[in-house]
Amino acid sequence: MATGTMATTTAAAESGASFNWGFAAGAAFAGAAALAISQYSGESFSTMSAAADVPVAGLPGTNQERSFFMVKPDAVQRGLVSEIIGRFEKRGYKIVAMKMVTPSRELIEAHYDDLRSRPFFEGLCKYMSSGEAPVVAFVVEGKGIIKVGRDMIGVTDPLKSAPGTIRGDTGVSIGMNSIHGSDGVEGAASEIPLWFSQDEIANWNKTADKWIYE
Ligand code: IDP
Ligand code: MG
Repeated sequence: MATGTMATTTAAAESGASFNWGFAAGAAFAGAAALAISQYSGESFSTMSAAADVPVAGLPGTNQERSFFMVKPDAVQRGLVSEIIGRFEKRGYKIVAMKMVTPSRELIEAHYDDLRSRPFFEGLCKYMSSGEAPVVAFVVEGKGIIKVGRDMIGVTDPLKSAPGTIRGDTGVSIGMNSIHGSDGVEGAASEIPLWFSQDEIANWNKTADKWIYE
């Protein structure tokens, strides 16, 4: 009796789910068709102008300056990926690359190569490459991003980071400070190609830029 009731409930739930899915798929199809029509009524994809080719590491000092960022495992575990990446989008910056990675020990050692002699290096590498949570690596493009990105992040110790900065709003521990960001032009130039190949970077035109750059 109990089994029969359960079976009935399950079947009802399944048919409900299938109806909803069909409806959702239909709506999505209609939406996609409308989108395609609106896009093809203007320029076609093939004739839309592509963003001018920008070197992987960007063009420091221009609107195509680029910096490398990474949401660290602590912030991924805490569900802060969208909170962190959203701040760059809100500021008006353009994301030109992004991927979730479980980094190898080798990659993390190469990334933090300049810190090899520091006492926390071993613990840092172990933590970042533990695999307990991935990282989200991303490249942001826009005017002043290398310095402004650091300003948005805050100082290394979250306890000393001003409220309003990412670290100042999300953490209390120096070893779990939510995000990495390139510390200068040289850092960005070495870190972007370390994490992303050329074909993983999207050179795209952001049409909203005309409302961001005067
Ligand atoms: P940054 O991330 O602000 O550029 P760095 O000095 O480059 O700071 O250090 C890289 C990372 O190493 C820091 O973000 C932090 O997670 C970790 N770290 C730095 N100093 C310490 C420390 O004194 N104890 C533990 N971890 C540290
Ligand atoms: Mg650093």
